[in-house]
Order: sequence, then C-alpha cells, then structure tokens
Amino acid sequence: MDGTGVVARVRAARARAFPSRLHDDRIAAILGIALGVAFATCFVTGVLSYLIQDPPAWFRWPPRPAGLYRVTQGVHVIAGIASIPLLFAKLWVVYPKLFRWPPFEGVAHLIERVALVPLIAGGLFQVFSGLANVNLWYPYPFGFRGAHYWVAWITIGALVVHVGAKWATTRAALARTYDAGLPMGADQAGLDRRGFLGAVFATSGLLALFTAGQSVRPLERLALLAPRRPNEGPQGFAVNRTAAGAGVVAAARDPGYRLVVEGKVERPLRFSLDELRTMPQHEASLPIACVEGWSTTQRWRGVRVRDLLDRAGASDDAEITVRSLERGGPSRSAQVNRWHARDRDTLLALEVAGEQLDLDHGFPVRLIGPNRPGTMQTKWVERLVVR
Ligand SMILES: Nc1nc2c(c(=O)[nH]1)N[C@H]1C(S)=C(S)[C@@H](COP(=O)(O)O)O[C@H]1N2
Ligand SMILES: [Mo]
Repeated sequence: MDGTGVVARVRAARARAFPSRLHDDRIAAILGIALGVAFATCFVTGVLSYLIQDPPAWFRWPPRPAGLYRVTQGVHVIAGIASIPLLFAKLWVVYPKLFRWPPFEGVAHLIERVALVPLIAGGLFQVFSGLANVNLWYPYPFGFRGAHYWVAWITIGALVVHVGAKWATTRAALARTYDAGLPMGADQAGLDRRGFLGAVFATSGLLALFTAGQSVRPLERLALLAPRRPNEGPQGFAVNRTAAGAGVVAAARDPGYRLVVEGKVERPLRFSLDELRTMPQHEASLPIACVEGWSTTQRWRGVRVRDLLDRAGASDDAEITVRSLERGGPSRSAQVNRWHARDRDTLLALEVAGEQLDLDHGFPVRLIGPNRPGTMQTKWVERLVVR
C-alpha cells in the first residue's frame, strides 16, 4: 500500500471515530479566543500580584486607589475559574487532532505541535493549582507561589507560539459563514454548534458569578462556590489562619507584650498595649483582599504607622519590615514601602468594627493599609524594623 492510501485510511478511520461535527475549527477558534483572553487576564493580574509582593527596585506599588488590588486579584480568580469550562471544552473539541496523520508536516509544524505540550500541561496545572490554593489545599510537595508563577510564564510563552501558529487558521475559520443554528443533519443528534458554545459560555459565566460573590457584596448570596464566606467569622468576617493555628495564643495574650520600633531610627521605641491605646487613634474603612480572591471591607481603628515613624525619628523615605509574633508561615512578615508607610490610612489597628480586635484577627495589633494584598496585612504584629 502506498503513502496516500495510508493517509486516506487513517482519515476515514478518524471520521468514524469522532463523528461529532462539534470537532470543528470554528468552534475551536471561538473557544480559543475566549480562553486566550481569560489566560492573558490571569497572567497580567497574576504577575502584578507577584510584583507587589516581591517588588524589584523599579516597581512602585501605590497605596491609592485603596481598593485596586481587591479588583485586580478578584478579576484574577474569577477569570481563572471561568477559564476551566472553556479549557475542557476546547480540549474536547480539538483532541481528535492528536490522531492526525501524518503527525506533522515540516519543521514549523513540528515546533507548533511540540509547543502544545507545555500549553496544555501548563494550562491544566494553572487551573488545578489555583483552584486547590483557593480551597487551601496543597496536594503537592513544592510551594504554590513559585510553581504557579513560573508555570504561568511557560504557559504564556507556549500560548504566544500557539496564537502565532493558528492566526491564519483562526481567521479563516471565523470568516467562514454557515448558519450556526442549523441542525447538523439527521445523523447528528444532540447539540448543534450554537447550543454547544452557548452551554460552555453559560457554564463559564455561572462559575464566574458564583465566585464573584466572595468579593462583590451584592452577589454575596450567590457565592456558592467560594470555600469561605467573607462575612462569616469572628466580628463578622473570615479568618484564614487562627491564632491557635499560628501558635501565637500565649504570646498575643501575654501582658508583657511590647510593640518594638527599631532599625534605622534615632530612638528605638517599645510600647505596651495601654500605651498604644493612649496614642492618637485614627479610623479608616479598608478592605482585606486575599490573594485567593475573597475580600471584605471593615472599619479599622488604631495608630498611624507614620506617627510611630515620626516618634522614633525615622527618615521621610523609611521603609519597614513588619514582623509578627508568629514564627513560621508565609505571612509572618511583610514589607511596607515608603509610600504605604507614609499613607494616612496605614495603621496598626487595635480595633475593628468598634470592638477590640479578636485574637483571630490579630490581637493585640495588626497592620492594615490601603491597596495591599491580604497576605501583607500582618496579624499579631510584634516589631517594625525600619530600613
Ligand atoms: N501573622 C500572620 N498574618 C496574616 C496571616 C497569617 O497567616 N499570619 N494571613 C494573612 C492573609 S493570607 C490574609 S488574607 C489576612 C486575613 O485576615 P483575617 O484573618 O483577619 O481575615 O491576614 C493576613 N495576615
Ligand atoms: Mo490571604
């Protein structure tokens, strides 16, 4: 049998094996565009979140607008979750191409197909690890943060290759007109193309809606998929890590507790809780915006960080490392850049919602400031190290 005979037979076998006309270039193109937009959104907001938490010298994250991070990270998690049905639908639509024959035509095509491995594996890893993290589940031996970050770069690199390779096919598939609503013939029971796309996008939209409720207050009752309700917990909002979980109960309750201000200052200072209470207090409504997507705005009251810096005689451009009584854990310390340190609403809070802070919300004092990721709003603060 000659080569063309083999190709024809394989094609015929494929057509029998994958009879659905939903395995179609146009559907693949539409899903691909939606998925590309969702992944690009996740990538931009995700890289931003890393820059904020580990800023390189050139990066300056401002304290205003106070709720900006809440929006960018809310969008990150919503776009990630909305991409899940798009990703699986797209993979199902195109998987017969795995069995194409010959497997590749020329070097460029080979490269394009090889790039599918990091694209598919990376995309699946990102949605899986992101979803696991949102649910506080870490079923792998490596750190979530680093893995999610580096795999994002690999996936986006592969996506750029893929978009470049599929540009022409996609345009051609979209330019082709047929009535997408027509039934596909007597042999084609089930969904037509429009119905299929509609179902996929509706699933995606519902997932987004049910997730959005964890940060968009009017949608709160729809937060069916959110693993925690932002408004459930002591003093009416969620707790990620309890004082017991962090191992700080005794240290936080110790009457000998002192807040220390040290480092590059003229006068290192120590304050008891009562001394902090007698200092000028300032109030601010600020959100906690967790990297995992939930957020809640609360009314905080406490001592301005800049007042403490002035008392200690720190310079105007001082930056701070805030340290917790907690000894382990990824949120035990945080950086406060000079703009955040000088913002009038960056506080060491003693109260929330008109009450003394609950132990689980960071008693005796927690850092709270505008436009910061939740993980940088350190609880059970023990020390401000000025740099
Ligand atoms: N010391 C310490 N501070 C911490 C944390 C922590 O685990 N330890 N978790 C952080 C994270 S990830 C978030 S989202 C907020 C949650 O604040 P809440 O528990 O008061 O709602 O606190 C932050 N501060
Ligand atoms: Mo968080």
